Amino acid sequence: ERSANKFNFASYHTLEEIYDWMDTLVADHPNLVSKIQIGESYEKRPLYVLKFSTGGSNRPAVWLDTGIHSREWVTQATGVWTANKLAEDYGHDPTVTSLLDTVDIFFEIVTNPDGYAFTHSSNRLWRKTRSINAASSCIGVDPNRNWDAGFGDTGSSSNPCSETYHGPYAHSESEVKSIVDFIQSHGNVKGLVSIHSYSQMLMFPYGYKRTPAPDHEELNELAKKAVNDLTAVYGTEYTYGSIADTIYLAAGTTVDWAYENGVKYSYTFELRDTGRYGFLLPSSQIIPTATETWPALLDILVHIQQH
Ligand code: ING
Ligand code: ZN
Repeated sequence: ERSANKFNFASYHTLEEIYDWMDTLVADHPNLVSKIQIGESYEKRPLYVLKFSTGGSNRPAVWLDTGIHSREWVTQATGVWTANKLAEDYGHDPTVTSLLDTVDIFFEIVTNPDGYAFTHSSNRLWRKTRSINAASSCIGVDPNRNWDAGFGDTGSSSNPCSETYHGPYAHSESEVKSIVDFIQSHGNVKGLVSIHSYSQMLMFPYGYKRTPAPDHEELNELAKKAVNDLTAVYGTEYTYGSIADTIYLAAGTTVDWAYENGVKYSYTFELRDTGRYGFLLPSSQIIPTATETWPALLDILVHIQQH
């Protein structure tokens, strides 16, 4: 009985539907997938992570997150498809089998659940968390400016009403702090892929400064391969490079924090499209987006496994 496959991967889902689906995925693959809670959101929703592991003790690990910006709905949908793909391919596809025989994967699909619930109930284009700001009636912090890596520098805002408000201090948002605590206490996270939309880009540190990362050449070569393999699927064009070179200076981001805290392979995707639909990407593009992203993600995962 493959109950997780009754789920429609080609449509967008509410938070409750995705959280229910996680339980069916775990039930269908009990020897591979488990669900852990790493904390709770500002509004007290559980922060769930799917753990893919075939055993060992504290194996080298990769962290994946989607949906840290709640309005980027194709990312949570791609997260669901990708988690299902990992589970279904283990024991069948040799690459995925070998990968999960040596590496653990931690996958947070709805990284900003308060924001996601708000995009369904009130404002489809909500990006930030839903925390109350002390000195402003504006709500929320940008969880991709709240990390302790160039915190507060150029490419983030001190205005609580801004979409890129960095928050009162680094890791002020429990959605961010929970990941920081998890990665630090795990101690063996080798890679991180943080998935956003839209713009069709694959990027790596740094975002808060223009200085090339010490591993720039290796990260760039792997990005080039990943983008080539993505484009080969349907011809979708991606650009790649450091965040600062490819999109703009952005301070306090997930990938810069990870990179500066021992996670050498830190990447961020911007999925489809380039602006025709933007955040309102039609659901007919969910499976094509996830399908083309898969070989690129697998390139990164396999490279991490081999290094
Ligand atoms: N864009 C990203 C943003 O937070 C980004 C671009 C991603 C910058 C990752 C740095 C790191 O500004 C969207 N659409 O969220
Ligand atoms: Zn984003």
